[in-house]
Amino acid sequence: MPLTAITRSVSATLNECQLTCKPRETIDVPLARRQHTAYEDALRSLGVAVTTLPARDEFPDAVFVEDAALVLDELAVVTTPGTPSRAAEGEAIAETLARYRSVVRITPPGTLDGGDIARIDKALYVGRSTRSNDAGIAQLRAIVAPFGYTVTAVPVTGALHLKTACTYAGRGTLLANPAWADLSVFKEVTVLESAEPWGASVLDVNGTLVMPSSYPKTKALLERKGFKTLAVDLSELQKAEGGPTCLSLLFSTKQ
Ligand code: CIR
Repeated sequence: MPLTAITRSVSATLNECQLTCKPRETIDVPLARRQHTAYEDALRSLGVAVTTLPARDEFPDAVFVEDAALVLDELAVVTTPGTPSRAAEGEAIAETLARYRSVVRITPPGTLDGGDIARIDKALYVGRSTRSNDAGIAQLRAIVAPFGYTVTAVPVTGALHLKTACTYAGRGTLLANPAWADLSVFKEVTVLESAEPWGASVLDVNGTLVMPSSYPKTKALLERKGFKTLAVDLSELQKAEGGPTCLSLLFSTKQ
């Protein structure tokens, strides 16, 4: 089925981004914009139709659209991201998502960042992190259960989001940094440890893993295991603790 990605251009205010695990470094915003465009081009090269929303400078972190929603085949869940400067980002994207799916919301006191949701078919694993709380996870469970999805909470320690710690690479393989999340809940996958601590976040696009070029050892490891990879330079977005999953909302669209 064809894939659509929603992205949002880089805010002029990106240097005011939230930081949890990394020290603040100056971000070259024009370079971040070029890297964002190259990321969009990488998705296009893999057959994805990309829709770019305009920058919203009042939200320094709005380029990381993944945190504002979860898009499933059956519906879109607009989140309340769990840090005050980002809490309204869900509303900022709801209207766009309503063109593709019926929209349901996670509401306060529930908080949820899309970066905490790792999906393996009908199983949703949700990081219990500094951003996503039990109320948000419970709301998500109630929303998706009627569609046959399970929701399992995963304690995240040491990383911003669950998908900083692990992502599903396909073919029964969870790419992970086991130091950052309790992986014992993942029963039916083989854990492949990333070769670099921040290297466990990859985005599966039609069977190709989009990943940052700064993790060559993890890239080589994945290729030895038979995965196709596509590296993109995301250095400036990584300074804001962003990675390949968080820069898009990727979902199937019927023709
Ligand atoms: C934040 O702290 O919210 C942003 N600076 C980074 C968000 C990255 N999001 C993601 O990996 N899903």
